[in-house]
Amino acid sequence: MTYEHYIDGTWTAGHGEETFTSEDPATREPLGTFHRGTAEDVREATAAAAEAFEAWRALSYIDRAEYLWDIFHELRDRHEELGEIVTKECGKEISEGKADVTEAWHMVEWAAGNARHPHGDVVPSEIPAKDAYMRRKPRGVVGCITPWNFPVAIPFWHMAVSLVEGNTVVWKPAEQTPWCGQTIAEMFEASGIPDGVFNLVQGFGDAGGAIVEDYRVDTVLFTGSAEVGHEVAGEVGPEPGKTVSCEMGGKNAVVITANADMDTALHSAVMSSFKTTGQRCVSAERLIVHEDVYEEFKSEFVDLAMQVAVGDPLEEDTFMGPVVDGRQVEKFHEYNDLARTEGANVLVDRTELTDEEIPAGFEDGFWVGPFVYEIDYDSDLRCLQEEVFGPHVALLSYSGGIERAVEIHNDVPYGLTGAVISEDYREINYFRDHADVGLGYANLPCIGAEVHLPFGGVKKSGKGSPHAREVIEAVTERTAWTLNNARDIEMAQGLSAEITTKDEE
Ligand code: UN1
Repeated sequence: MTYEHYIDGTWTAGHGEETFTSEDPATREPLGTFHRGTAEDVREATAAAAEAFEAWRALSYIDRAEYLWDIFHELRDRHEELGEIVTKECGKEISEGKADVTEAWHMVEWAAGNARHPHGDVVPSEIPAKDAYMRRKPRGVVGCITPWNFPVAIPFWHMAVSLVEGNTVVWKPAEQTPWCGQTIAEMFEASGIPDGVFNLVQGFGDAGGAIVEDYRVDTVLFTGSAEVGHEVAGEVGPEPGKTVSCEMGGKNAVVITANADMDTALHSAVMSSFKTTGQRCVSAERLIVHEDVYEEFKSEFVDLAMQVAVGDPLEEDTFMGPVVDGRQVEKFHEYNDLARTEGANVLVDRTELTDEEIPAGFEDGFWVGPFVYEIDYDSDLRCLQEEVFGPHVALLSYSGGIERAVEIHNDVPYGLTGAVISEDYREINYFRDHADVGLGYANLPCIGAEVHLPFGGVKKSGKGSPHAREVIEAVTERTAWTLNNARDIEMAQGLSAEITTKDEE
């Protein structure tokens, strides 16, 4: 069976001839075959979404949220099963697969619960007889393009708020995780959401590009690589009336000062660098360590990196599953080689796992292990500037105060997330106030943001923030609305309202 697109309340094979197969990155076992969406399929989906918009926006917030509450319960009830689907399709270990689903229902809960909260503001007017408001209107059709590393959570970051606010949606999941996409679309179908309000087109970058270009799409929400995100933002930018919100990668760091608690530092560094096999946009690829504690940290971190359990992601004692596909393996090796040519002193090289490390039946999987190196800090090194999206970690020693650590921390084009490990609140506060990040942590890993916090970066990492409250800004239009309760017209700023006429005599 070949899975289809969900357009205007109907499952359809679409217009394309091509299909593609999703496979388990741990075993390469095929998980399903999917029709590959074309620009024409996208046009049908956006037309359906545009058609459904007026009736959908006419419902109350609370009625719209009811459909999402159904999905909230389904996500919870099917936690184990859905967690396994996530793990099988994108390879992250099972606690992460399940956390992805939990994060999704948290987001749905936030969006649907927010339906009963005030929207907009009552604003005082200079004129006592006037009532002034800031009201919000849905923008219309929202195009959502989402990544494979959070294949259930991130789609709901985009879609839950968009729908509750009264927009309709056309969604293209990542080509690596179409089965998760299929499962979510089935949930929307089962919720009975009106036809055309939610549409799914499976496919690759060309289908995503068709969403971005379509004139019926009023807002594009994108989470993924900086490379694609900036292209999307560049394309949408010049189009009047169309808006875009992107959340992209990072070259994140954990700063470990001379006053750090060593256990906290090690625990935070391992989590930040190796969870999700380094494939979070919030993962840390740089550990910036004070020279006084550098040797101690290095020896213990290297020990841990040698030991972290890589293997079957469905096993509960696995720490790192495979990376998602062959392209990620290649990119990882390329950057490891680059670091070597740029002068890295390699401390851990588990990049090609031994036969004993790979469990039987998993030989064909996309396996890599930690790559850890030390290198003298230099602004020009590409391995310290570019995002790898894998367990590729540089140890950098610094001398001097927290100011110097933050200088190194900020010396990247990105600014998504960062952490400082210190027992000295002055250092922590300095980092809080000066690190170029959208999400900052102290005495914690730099991963694990919660859904009701803003999520997004500065510099190359972000343009808007397609998440929680911030999505409301992206998918609604503010209107200043003023009502006169008097018979006479009185103007603000002392402006005369008198209509004077020419004296006839
Ligand atoms: C991502 O890394 O792409 O902060 C999203 C976290 C998660 C979301 C990460 N809540 O780690």
